[in-house]
Order: sequence, then structure tokens, then C-alpha cells
Amino acid sequence: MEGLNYINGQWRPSRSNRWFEKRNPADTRDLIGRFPLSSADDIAEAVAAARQAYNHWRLVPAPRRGELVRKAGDLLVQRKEELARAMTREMGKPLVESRGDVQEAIDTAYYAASEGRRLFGYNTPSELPNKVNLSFRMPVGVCGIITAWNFPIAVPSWKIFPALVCGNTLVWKPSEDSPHCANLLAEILAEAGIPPGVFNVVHGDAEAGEALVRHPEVRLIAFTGSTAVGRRIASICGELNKKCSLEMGGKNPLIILPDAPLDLALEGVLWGAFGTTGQRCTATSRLILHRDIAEVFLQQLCERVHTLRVGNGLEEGVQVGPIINERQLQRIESYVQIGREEGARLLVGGYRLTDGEYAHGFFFAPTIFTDVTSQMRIFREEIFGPVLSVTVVDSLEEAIAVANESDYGLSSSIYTRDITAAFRAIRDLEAGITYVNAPTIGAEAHMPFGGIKATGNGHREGGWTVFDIFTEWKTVYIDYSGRLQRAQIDTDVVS
Ligand code: UN1
Repeated sequence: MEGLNYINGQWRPSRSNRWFEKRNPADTRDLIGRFPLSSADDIAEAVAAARQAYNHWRLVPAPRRGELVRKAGDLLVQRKEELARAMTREMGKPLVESRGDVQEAIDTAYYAASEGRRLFGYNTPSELPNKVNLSFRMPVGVCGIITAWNFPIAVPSWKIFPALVCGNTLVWKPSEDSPHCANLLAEILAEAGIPPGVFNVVHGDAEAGEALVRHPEVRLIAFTGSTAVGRRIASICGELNKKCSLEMGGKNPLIILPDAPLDLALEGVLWGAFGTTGQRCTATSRLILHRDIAEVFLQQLCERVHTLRVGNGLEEGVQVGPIINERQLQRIESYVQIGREEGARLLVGGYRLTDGEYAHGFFFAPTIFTDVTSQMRIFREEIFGPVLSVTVVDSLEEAIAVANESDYGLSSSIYTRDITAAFRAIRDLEAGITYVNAPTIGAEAHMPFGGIKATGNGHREGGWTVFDIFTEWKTVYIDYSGRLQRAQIDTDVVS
């Protein structure tokens, strides 16, 4: 299959006619397709189309824009199963999770569509008579969207749907690891009636991404990906004075206290650490166990990890899919080596799976290290794979302190039946998200999503807060007094 860029309502190859291949990570003999390895020229063409389309799109009433996004949601509902299968084939996660990914985009579409009838501004009294103060949300202009592959439809939809409802036009550079899903979403937006040029997709690698960030007509960059790349984007946006919203890495802690419902906690750790093969920015990557229950819990956990079914996500019963690519597989292997050298104790896993059904894919056994201290790199650095680090502590205070010994601050979790402990954790865990008696994953579309410290730069996607990213405030004063009224000076208006 030949995948193309989607620019100004047309499907086209890159101008340079360079390509990259995308293969199924569960079986690399399965070629998903070739896609354009685009350059700055393709970006320029897409941005020009988006700039042109903006003149019209910004004037379409927001409720009408919302209706088109709602239509996209309807089409996602109709094509959910097909999209989920394409997603699993392209990036590996089990089918049930891919269905969830599409569902998250559906939820986002309907939420964003309804926001077309709100997009509330404020009106407040003026300090002067016969004068009205109003404020409106205005679109930002042409926005650049750059996204990761692990939620190939859901996470882009968090940005794309609200951005469109707000009246922006877009150029999206999806991950090289999920180009086909990006094109399926583009097809849906086209079918929903989003006009040519309003939404554009340009495939490629860092070259295309950087051209998008640097393009002078692009007013905003919304990015999901690694902290290293996000920081680079932020520095360019700083230099060029662009608005920039970043969703970056995580190293999410899950605390279990002795009074916790332990069976529930066990299910939570398995899902949080090994769901999506640990390849989520919200994955549970640090388990912080109270000493009183540590030994028993770890024994049960290891027993369950042995029973996890690793394999091709399209097969019934598979719980853990492949790693996305060879580079990432090597990275995970190197972290296992680092963990061993640092003196952590490997309890389970730690190796590639290569035999039989695994022979043609990128598979890694679910892995747990214990005796992990906060100085170790496996405690501090985002691995983005099925590797869980365990640290044993003696109190709630120590658990929270250990949890906070991280550069990141995306998600966090505590299992306890003690309401005081739960509220202390909610107050003291340094993270954008805290779960109580649930693992670190499972964000819902209508709530703010994002993190603090090295995870974010102060913005929140999802819910109502994403509309702050994709709009600029216009403040309006209307003076109907018929005379010059000087604010702060003509203050004697009482008598
Ligand atoms: C991500 O990993 O980039 O809360 C997003 C969750 C998902 C979203 C994850 N709903 O884990």
C-alpha cells in the first residue's frame, strides 16, 4: 500500500519523492505501507494551504464547526472495529486496547463538538458608566500538531478536534510509527466535511517536524512525545515566540499501603505496568510498596506476570503486545543491563522473546526489578517498555517522598482504604494526575490531562482546559457614553 500526505484536500506524495516503510511490529514480514518522507517543501505547501483555509474557517460559526467534528465522531463509531484492527496491526497493542483508543477519540469528538455551543467568554462590569466589557475566545491561526504512535488516534484527537472547533487550521506531523492510522483519521475528517486545507497531514521524521515548528506562519505547536524532543521544540518556540503545549515523559509511581485491597492493587499493577506493553506516558513504571506487605505482594505479582499472554495483539487472549520497533527494543534491553549493573534485583523477565510466534516481531518479556533505589537510572529515566521498578518503604511519608524523587510529574496512584492517607497523597504527590485505588493509566476525555515538572509546560489537554491552548483571548470595551471616558482617571462617577 502507498500512503500519501493529505494537503489541501488532496492525497499526494512528497515533493522529493522519498519514502519510508512501516511494518507490523508483531510480524515484520507484514508491510503496512510506504509513506512520504517529507521535507520542508511539503510542510511549506501544507502550511500555505492551512493559511489560505484559515481565512474562511475562522468565520464559520463554532457550532457549525462542532457539527462537522460530531460527524467525524459518528464516522469513528461506524468504523471503530476496522480502525482498531488497523491500529493493532500497525502499532501492536491488543485489540481491546485499540478499541479503547478509538473510543477515546469518539468521546473527545462529542465533547469538543458540544463545546462549539459554549466556548464561553466572560463579561464583567466596567469601572466607567455606559461602557461594556466583554471577552471572546478567538482562534490562534495555523497550528502544528506533532504526536507519538502509542495512542495513534486518541491522543491526536485530543488536539485536533478542539483545535478545529476553535476555528484553527492544522498541519499534523504524525509519528513515523503510526502513519496509516493518521491517514485513516484524515479520511474520516475529509468525509465528515472538513473543508480542504483546514486539516492537513504531512508524514516524515524530525526533518519535517522541525520545519513545521520553524515555519513562520505556524503560530502554535501542540506536541506529545519524549521530553528530549519536547524541550527542543520549546526552545525553538521560545526563540520564535510561538505558543507551545507539551505533553512529555513520565515515570509514574504507584504506592501500596498495608491496608490496601491487595487483590485490587495486584490487578491495577498488572494493567498499569504492562498494559500497552508499558508504552504509555502514564504507565506505572515505579511500584512503591510498604514493607509489611512487600514480600507477599511481590510473590503474587511475579506469579501473575508469568501467566501474562504476550503475543500478536490481533490474537484473542493476548494481553501484552510487541515493542514498537527494534530501536526501542534495544533501548529496553540496555536499561535491563543498566539495572543489573546498578545492583537492582531482577525478579522476572529481562529478555527478548525470539522463538516461535515471536521470531518475526519485537517482543520482550514483562520485567520486574526490585531493590531499586532512587539514585538508579532505572528509577529515574523513562524506559517506555514493560519494565517495572520496585522500591520498598516503611511509611506513607517515605512513600510520597520516594514517589516525588523524580524529574517527571504526570500520573501517580495510591492504594489504601485509609481516607487520611489518600488525601495526603492527593495533596502531596507531585503529579498532574493522582488516582486512588486505580492504576496510573485511564485518563478520561473530559478531564484535564497533563503533568508538571519535566512532563509538561503548564498546559492541560482534555476537558475544558484544552480550549485554553487553542484560543487567544480578545478583550473588548464598548463605550456608549458618547464622550471620552478615561479609565483610571475619570473616577468620580458616584455623585
Ligand atoms: C499517553 O500515554 O500518551 O490515561 C496517553 C491513559 C490514556 C492516555 C495515555 N487514556 O493512559
